[in-house]
Amino acid sequence: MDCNIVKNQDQLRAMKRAAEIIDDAYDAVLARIKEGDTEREVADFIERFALSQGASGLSFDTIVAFGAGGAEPHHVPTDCKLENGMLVTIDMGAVYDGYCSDFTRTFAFGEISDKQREVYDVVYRSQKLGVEAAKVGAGCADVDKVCRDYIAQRGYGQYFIHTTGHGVGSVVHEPPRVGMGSEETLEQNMVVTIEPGVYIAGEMGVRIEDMVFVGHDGVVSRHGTELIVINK
Ligand SMILES: [Mn+2]
Repeated sequence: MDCNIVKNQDQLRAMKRAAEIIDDAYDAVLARIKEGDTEREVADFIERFALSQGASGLSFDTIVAFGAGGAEPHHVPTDCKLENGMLVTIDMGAVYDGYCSDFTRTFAFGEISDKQREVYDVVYRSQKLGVEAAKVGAGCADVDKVCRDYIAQRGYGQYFIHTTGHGVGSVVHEPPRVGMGSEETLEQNMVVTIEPGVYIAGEMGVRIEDMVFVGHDGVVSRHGTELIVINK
């Protein structure tokens, strides 16, 4: 089962297209999301959009989480309505030519608090450090440690409750595991996610996820990770 962990050019091309479809879906969501939309409506929109752009399916059920829902890493979309001052987390992926993409952003809807901004900043900087560390030859456990240590240093260590990332390919979760105790090392043309998060139960959550083609420049998505605030 591990024979495709290092991707060939055709596989990388398919994954790039799967990622572009999701980049376009994210643009479409940012342009149309409005107060009163429900998590379920936004998730349905994303799924229809991806299929209309040539995706053969979704990598997994799309996660859309508003406000306190964002504190659950695997939140299932509900009829919760979007309100001013909420953070919105969207985790989504498309399948193209048999290969998956995986992408998460959290953005602000309207006016958010200093604490929400601080938590975003913690995850933003952690994720950037993780992406920089995800180089050929890096130990997966070390990449995880870079993200985790930064979040701990900012005082939120107890709220980062999952591994930093995972391999992606014909299924959305495959080796290597970018987490504590992983003995794997990153190799050229592996594809891994870097997706630290902070989850404060009953209150809020932030996750930022990018796919990295190891040994290539930067991340696969064209979207940056600076905080986006939607006001409308
Ligand atoms: Mn992921």
